[in-house]
Amino acid sequence: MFENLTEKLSGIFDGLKKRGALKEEDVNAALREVRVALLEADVALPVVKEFIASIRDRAVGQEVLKSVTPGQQVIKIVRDGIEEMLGGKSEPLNLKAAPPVPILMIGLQGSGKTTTAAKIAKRLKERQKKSVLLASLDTNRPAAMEQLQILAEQVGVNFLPIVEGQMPVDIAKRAMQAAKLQNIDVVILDTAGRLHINQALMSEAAAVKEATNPKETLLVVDALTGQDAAIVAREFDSKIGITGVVLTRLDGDGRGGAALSMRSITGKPIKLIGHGEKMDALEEFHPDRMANRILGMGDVISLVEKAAETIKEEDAKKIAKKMAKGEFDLEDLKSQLQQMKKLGGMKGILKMLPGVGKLGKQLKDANLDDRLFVHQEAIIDSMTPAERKNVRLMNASRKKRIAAGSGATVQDINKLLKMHMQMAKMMKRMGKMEKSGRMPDMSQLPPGFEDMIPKK
Ligand SMILES: Nc1nc2c(ncn2[C@@H]2O[C@H](COP(=O)(O)OP(=O)(O)OP(=O)(O)O)[C@@H](O)[C@H]2O)c(=O)[nH]1
Ligand SMILES: [Mg+2]
Repeated sequence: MFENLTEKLSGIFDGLKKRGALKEEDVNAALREVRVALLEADVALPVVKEFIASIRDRAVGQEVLKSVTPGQQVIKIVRDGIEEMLGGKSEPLNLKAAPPVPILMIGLQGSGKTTTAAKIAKRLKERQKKSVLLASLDTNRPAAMEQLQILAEQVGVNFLPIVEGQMPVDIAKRAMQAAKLQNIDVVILDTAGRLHINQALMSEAAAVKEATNPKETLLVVDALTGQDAAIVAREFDSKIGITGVVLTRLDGDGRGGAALSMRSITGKPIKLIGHGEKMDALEEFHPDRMANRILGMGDVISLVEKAAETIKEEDAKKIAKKMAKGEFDLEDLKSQLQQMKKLGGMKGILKMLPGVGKLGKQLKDANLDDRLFVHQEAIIDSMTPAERKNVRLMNASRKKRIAAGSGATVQDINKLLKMHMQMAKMMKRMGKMEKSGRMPDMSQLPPGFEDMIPKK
């Protein structure tokens, strides 16, 4: 989503870092470029103006200009400014109330309400061990209720049975009643979408809110909508009153302006972000991490969290043991490849590493990810168990056989073996360091990755 912006800002900052001393004019020139970059990313003008005004005084201050590293300081001020623009601290869902706690989902048509309702249900069930009831109040669109029912089954939470002809407010009341009887912790109410701000639907949502008094009223906004999104959000807030925003489609190709303007324009926190159609493509929104990501500083914390969730603990322990002993075979490489795929592919991982984000479009165009993994997995699958355990067995005729079996070339196989060798070496080194209590140097990209990033 923010590739272009990241690329631009990184360029501006590289320029600042290169110069030793900075004059006020230099900082002003850089801030003008930052301003243009934000406007090009479709951030609303008043938000950009306020942002630049808020950081200018700090950035051209005497302490900054006289410091040993003025460029770094200016970058930090911009980074902190973006974090503030995004809301400063993260604000998770607030469910502190007597159960059943209602959550109301509202938003324009197709913004992702129904999908997000199910994603939230899954998250609450799995991470907070809550029992959840999903209820569809969408009497507008045919099959809207069935859509939520299917998702509820998919994520394994309760679904309020459909009663033909019932009105939204009555469905909401029935949902709360049912939840009370069944000792359910959280009720998520999914409402009908609206194409534009429409009086009838607005008052319907307001009536549901009145009837159920939701702890959270979440406005779901498609981050691809552009600037209008923030204005629509303000309208929803003034008519219905919202407690937070969920931004969806952050995996899309938009310029990201809506995401960046939302907080300033509505004054309401972004609580969650959706980044895909799958049920686990939902994350808590962290302004600090997002600011780092936008500035190409990476988001290692999220990556580590994601890895911890995705990779089973036993697997990690097994690999760690092998690592320490220096026994990392091709079978292990295969399971690593599968895990990387689960973490969002090579692109997903690289994007979160510091300094890589600024490769931006290059990275996006470089067709790096899953196909490569599939290919490499196919090569490993064509090997005999003995070959996977012991790469030294590999000779020319075996390589030819494997190439024929996996639809690869001998060169592909050599590449894979080289990557495996480098990884095994690194792991052996890390294993030794772990024993000696020293931290490994992770400032470099993992070996084998360099070849895959296109050079400028
Ligand atoms: N790529 C991507 N697709 C998403 C995301 N969130 C939702 N979608 C997709 O967007 C489409 C519409 O989502 P819904 O959840 O049905 O939207 P809605 O707001 O309930 O729509 P209405 O009920 O018609 O107003 C579906 O195909 C979803 O899979 C996201 O974060 N990323
Ligand atoms: Mg819907």
